[in-house]
Amino acid sequence: MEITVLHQVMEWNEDVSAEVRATLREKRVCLINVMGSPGTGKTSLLASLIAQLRGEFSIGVIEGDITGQIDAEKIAALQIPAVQLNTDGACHIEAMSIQNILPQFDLGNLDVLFVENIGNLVCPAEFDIGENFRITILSVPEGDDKVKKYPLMFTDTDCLVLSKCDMLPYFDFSMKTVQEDYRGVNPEGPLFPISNRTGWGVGELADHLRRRIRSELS
Ligand SMILES: Nc1nc2c(ncn2[C@@H]2O[C@H](COP(=O)(O)OP(=O)(O)OP(=O)(O)O)[C@@H](O)[C@H]2O)c(=O)[nH]1
Ligand SMILES: [Mg+2]
Repeated sequence: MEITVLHQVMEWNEDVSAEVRATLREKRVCLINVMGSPGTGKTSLLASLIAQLRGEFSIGVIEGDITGQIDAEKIAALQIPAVQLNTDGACHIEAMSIQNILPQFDLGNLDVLFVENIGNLVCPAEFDIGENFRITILSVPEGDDKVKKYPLMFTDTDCLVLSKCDMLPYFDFSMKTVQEDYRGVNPEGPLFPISNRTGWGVGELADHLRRRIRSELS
């Protein structure tokens, strides 16, 4: 299968997030920025959510990685339009790259465009890519101190997903600590504990996103 790979141009520094937002608003496409550490479960979560949401919404995915096209291939294998963005070293995606990639999608026939940001708990939170809302993922094996250590990623998000909860028996991980720390930096933000492996909790998260997407598209 042929995957389109585009590269991020680093001389770009103009913030075009408002233009991306306006284009997608006009086309009635909801852009969701998915962020979290390398290996936290971003691609796995997208696969879980695609299974839950594809019956109602037409979905596309932009896969951000430093290099390679492994994740775009995984999404394309689900018969979902996927474009790979390689940043060639940069630790985040910029709005200009999203603007550049949009013509690759049939926006008139799309409802939801997920962007899997570069695996990184710091930089992606600093860049508005024109998204309607953000999902941050933290996984159990990363440790329960991450909200305190990397607060911006948890402050500037609309929703926290705690993934790999099937691993809770094997790690000294306090759900209460994460809940309290998250509440401290993001009092209104919902938290969804899930497992991509067992599917536990994914239905509740999908219900929340379904409502949010409908309201963004209305
Ligand atoms: N046990 C368990 N493993 C999971 C879960 N979600 C993802 N994984 C595993 O975690 C590993 C990384 O998952 P990915 O979905 O590739 O993570 P990612 O955040 O997309 O990784 P990058 O794109 O490299 O940053 C894979 O081996 C997944 O099978 C989960 O809920 N439970
Ligand atoms: Mg991935």
